[in-house]
Amino acid sequence: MTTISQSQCGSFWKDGFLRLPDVATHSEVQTLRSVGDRLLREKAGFTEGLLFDFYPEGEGPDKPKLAQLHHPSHFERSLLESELVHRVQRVAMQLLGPKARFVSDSFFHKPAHTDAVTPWHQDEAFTDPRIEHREVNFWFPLQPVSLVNGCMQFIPGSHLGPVLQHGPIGGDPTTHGLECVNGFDLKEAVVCPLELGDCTIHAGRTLHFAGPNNSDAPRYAYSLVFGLPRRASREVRTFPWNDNRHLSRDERVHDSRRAQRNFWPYLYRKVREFDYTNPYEWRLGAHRVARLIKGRTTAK
Ligand SMILES: O=C(O)CCC(=O)C(=O)O
Repeated sequence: MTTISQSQCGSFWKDGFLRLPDVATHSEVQTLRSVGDRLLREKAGFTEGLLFDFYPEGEGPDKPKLAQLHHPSHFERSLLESELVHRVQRVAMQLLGPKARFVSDSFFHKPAHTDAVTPWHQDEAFTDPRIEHREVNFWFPLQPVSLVNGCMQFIPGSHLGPVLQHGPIGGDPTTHGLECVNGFDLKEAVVCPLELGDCTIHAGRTLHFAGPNNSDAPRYAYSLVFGLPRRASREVRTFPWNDNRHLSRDERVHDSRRAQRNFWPYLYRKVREFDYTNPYEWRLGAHRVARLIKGRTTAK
């Protein structure tokens, strides 16, 4: 499967999500699964704040309730060199147009027999509200998924409204995960069980959820996000739920930057991933450098 039909495209933009069968081969899924397994076992990205638990990390990195490893391709470049990524990019271009480009990838791990859910949220709620992110997320389960082990669920049409009010899970400012606190009707949720090789696609603003894992095996997933070049948001908006949080992940990011740990690989990635054709990225980059210089001179 390398393209989607016009009616699938229409259905995606009407509902904000789509279930796509047979996108990956079983061998591609097995490869993803073994790479994800290894990176999670090695705790890749933990010191840089890229590996974290959606829930408070009181029990340390060994017993996450819902672990997310953001940017695993920073640690295993071959993830982005696969035919699967090219296939997914072609579908992203059908949905977003020819300017769609890779944004990020993630592994998710939900242990066996956990009551931890991936709470209802819109991915856009995690972003900087001053920036417009027009993204689509391809979510591949790395084993079949159903209601038993936490398949995805979506609220149709939720991408057409605003970003709804979110808060840290259970109101606890130490949780990395956010939950949408109101403004939607649970009765409208559409459950999307998937077979191996299938994926769901959702827009950055589509409300989604994945239930607990009541099975005997861990539930793994891999997501690929593609988006249009970022631009300044045309609305004035604030996401106050991202303020005053106390995230252990942020402390690790800070410590790792202060220790200049992995600075050269970080800089190399930034230079390689920078969107040179987008003037807005140059503006954001210049602000960032100005903030850095200001921080250094005031610290002296
Ligand atoms: O795998 C999960 O439980 C959550 C995935 C998710 O929320 C996402 O990819 O946006």
